[in-house]
Amino acid sequence: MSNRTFTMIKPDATSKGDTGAILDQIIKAGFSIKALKWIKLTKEQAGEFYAIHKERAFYGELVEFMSSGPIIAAILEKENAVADFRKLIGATNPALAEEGTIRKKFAASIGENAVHGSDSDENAMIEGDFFFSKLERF
Ligand code: 3AN
Repeated sequence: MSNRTFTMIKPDATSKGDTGAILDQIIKAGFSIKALKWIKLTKEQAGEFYAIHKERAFYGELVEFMSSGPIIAAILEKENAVADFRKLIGATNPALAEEGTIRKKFAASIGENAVHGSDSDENAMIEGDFFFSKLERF
């Protein structure tokens, strides 16, 4: 089991000024930041990142949204990082997310749901590599 996961704070949250509060909740939950950047994806880059969802009905909407404003991308470290972070952010649909989770507090809809969290150790590695070079992480 790896102790790292990858996250993005999405354009809905960065535009509402929730970035600081979300990072604070992540750090207070015991995650340490091993890489971090503030970046705006092009449509092509967002499309490549979410290529796994290409066939889904929401793909176009997702790519538009994720390239609509700046995001924070980060690699996080903690024991059992992938599962613990998914628990911290809550269900994909914020209406179904548990009380106190990041999506429950900061997300408005299933499409614009404030944060991303990797769903496996393998994807955490792939997604971290998408954003960060060796020099940008420790
Ligand atoms: P999660 O981010 O919880 O792992 P996935 O991997 O099923 O969820 O979906 C990736 C992203 O696609 C979600 N974070 C959300 O932004 C978007 N998405 C998922 N389902 C829908 C949907 N039914 N309608 C619009 N966007 C969706």
